[in-house]
Amino acid sequence: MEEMFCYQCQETVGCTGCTKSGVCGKKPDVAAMQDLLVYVSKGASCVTTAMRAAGLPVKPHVNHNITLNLFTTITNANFDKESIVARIKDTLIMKSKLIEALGTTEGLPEAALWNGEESDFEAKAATVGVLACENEDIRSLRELIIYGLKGLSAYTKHANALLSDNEDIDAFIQRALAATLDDSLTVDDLIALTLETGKFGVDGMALLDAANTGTYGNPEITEVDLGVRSNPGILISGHDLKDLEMLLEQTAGTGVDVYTHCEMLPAHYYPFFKKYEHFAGNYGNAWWKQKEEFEAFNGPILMTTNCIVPPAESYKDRLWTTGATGVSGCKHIDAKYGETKDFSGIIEQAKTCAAPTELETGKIVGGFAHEQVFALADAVVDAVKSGAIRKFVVMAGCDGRQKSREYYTEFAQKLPQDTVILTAGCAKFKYNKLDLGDIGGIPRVLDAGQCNDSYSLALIALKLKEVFGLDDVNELPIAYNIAWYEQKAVIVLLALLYLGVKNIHLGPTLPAFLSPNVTNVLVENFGIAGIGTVDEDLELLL
Ligand code: FSO
Ligand code: SF4
Repeated sequence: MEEMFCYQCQETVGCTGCTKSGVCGKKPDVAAMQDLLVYVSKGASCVTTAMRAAGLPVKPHVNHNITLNLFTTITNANFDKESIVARIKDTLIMKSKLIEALGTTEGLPEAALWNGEESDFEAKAATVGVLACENEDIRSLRELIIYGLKGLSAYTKHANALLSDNEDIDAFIQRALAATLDDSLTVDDLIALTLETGKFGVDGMALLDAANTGTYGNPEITEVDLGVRSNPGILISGHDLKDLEMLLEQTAGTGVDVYTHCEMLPAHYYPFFKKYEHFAGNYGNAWWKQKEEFEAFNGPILMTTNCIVPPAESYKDRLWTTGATGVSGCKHIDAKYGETKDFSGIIEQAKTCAAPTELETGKIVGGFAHEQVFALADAVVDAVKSGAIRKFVVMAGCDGRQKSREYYTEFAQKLPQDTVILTAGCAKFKYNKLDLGDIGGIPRVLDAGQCNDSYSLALIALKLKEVFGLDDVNELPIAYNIAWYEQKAVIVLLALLYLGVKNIHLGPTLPAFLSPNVTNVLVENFGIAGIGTVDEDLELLL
């Protein structure tokens, strides 16, 4: 297996597609098994969709398996071929049982009926990848929908971990996945389905927001330490707050501190986690700097979700995975939904390690999710009315390793003093440690949280629209300059489009999976644009 084709993330080779090996480190054999996992998930989704149409119930574990399958194929989540093969086999078994429950195979497509042995997987995978669809525009829309569903599945999975489920969202994910196999759907049908994906993106982020805030309280303004303490530590990365809760519980009183990394930083903003004295602070920066930073951390690292950079041998034995993540050769910890994961192995390892090497000192401030901003609404509205705040700029999304992303640091630095950055996701690491000051006590960088907390930014925009008595969210003094990397950013984008947000600038490059015609649709209907130079864009956006 020497060839592959993947163009699902922003760093894809030449902005067209990874064909020999992924920039992310994904190799052709893993890419092939991911393609096949998506294919069998589509097949299973055809069966569940037929079951629902026939009035038959679909059990929660089926929904969980399909979302976990999609999450597993997201950029930088899972590089472990064996675990992906195991998921394909489990899905095939599950699919056979579903067909039995449905009681007929009539009308089901090939993907629903295919049931190969492991020895067939490689050959089958070669026929079901992205390029199997020859029409460029249909392929583009199908992949846009699938990538949105991957992002939505990630968020759904985190809500599920907090025992929060929404059958309507799962039914949609499966109906839409099944629809990507339907050759009778036209470009217009698929555009409608793309927008519907955005609607369920809003619902999915709302589900996760309710699960997070219902369990851990509403994020509040918080200073987070960037320095280190003298105990050994465990570094936890990714987005899964339930994993963090279990780790904090099990490390309490062991003499091991817990530090957050990258997208776990916003956990500090939740009231619930403040009671843990050994919850030390945030270590390091965005995901792509992990090779040096994990080396320097000295202790074990727990990856609860993407983004993983395939580890160097020097710290590979300290990298642990859980949930959808996997790296062959790294230890994986798991448990069923609702059960407690056993983190004793990682805690024992931590005790034998040196304390982290200090990378930086000081503090950063965050916690500006919806309730906290609503509590400040009067001050914010006054600042807008008096002209002290001229414009908000949403700079949410992802960070990445390409040099062109220095644009976002420069853009933040050059924004005039009467502007406020609204952010969420790991994009913030490009400017959250610059001292950009405040406007009458309101910091000029308001961090709502993880990428899924872009939902908060949407709620804040809707609230401002109401306060100012406007008819259209686009009349607000808010500009959108969003950085994307992987598929969670795709669902955030589709959610914003569904909410009617126009003129979003997306960078550092537009997705390779958008064909010229599909790009035109987005430009004409939503005013989507790429980025230019910092100076041009400052002029344009302000
Ligand atoms: Fe970043 Fe990675 Fe949250 Fe993504 S760490 S890039 S969009 O997984 O999910 O923001
Ligand atoms: Fe390439 Fe991105 Fe796919 Fe990795 S996820 S193989 S970098 S397109």
